[in-house]
Amino acid sequence: AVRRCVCPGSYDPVTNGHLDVVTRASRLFDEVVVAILHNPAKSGTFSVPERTALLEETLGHLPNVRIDSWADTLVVDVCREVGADAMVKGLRGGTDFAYELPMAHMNRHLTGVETLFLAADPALTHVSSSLLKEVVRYGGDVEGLVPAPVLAALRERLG
Ligand code: COD
Repeated sequence: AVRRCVCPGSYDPVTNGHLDVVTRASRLFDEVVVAILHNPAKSGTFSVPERTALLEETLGHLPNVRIDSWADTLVVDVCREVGADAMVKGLRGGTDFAYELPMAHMNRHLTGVETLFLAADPALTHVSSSLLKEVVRYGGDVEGLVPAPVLAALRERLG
């Protein structure tokens, strides 16, 4: 059987931290579905088509990775729809853990889907979409923390 996983997130926009997790997941699974989902706690900076385009531009070299988006859908239903028994997420530290653990329990409660956590690259534990947007908005430089097309998009939108 094909071993498939989902990497869910807001990806608003994709960062080198996301790319690290998706790339590592693509070595562990036959197929990876990068699922752009809605986080009710966050208002979007980039539209879903813009997020999709940036993900496609930066992950297009990985043949077993595909990108898709869902509106008003539970991540467990995305996993069921694409035929994935597991989702893979990154853990940067204790704050991520506290946020992710109840979701992992809830998701397993709902459908039995497993959540696998990859320890974030220590060089990228300070990287989050929201922090990068804040830095760019106030004139800071985030070169090296996002792929080149994302850097350009951030500067154009917020700089
Ligand atoms: N290093 C490693 N991993 C990272 C890094 C980094 N620097 N940055 C981000 N990540 C990981 C995050 O830990 C996360 O696993 C993933 O990348 C996505 O991050 P974000 O910030 O783009 O996405 P979130 O956290 O806003 O995504 C939340 C979801 C959209 C997954 C969540 O809200 C959800 O599942 N929504 C769907 C509705 C649902 O099912 N809700 C009930 C859940 S119980």
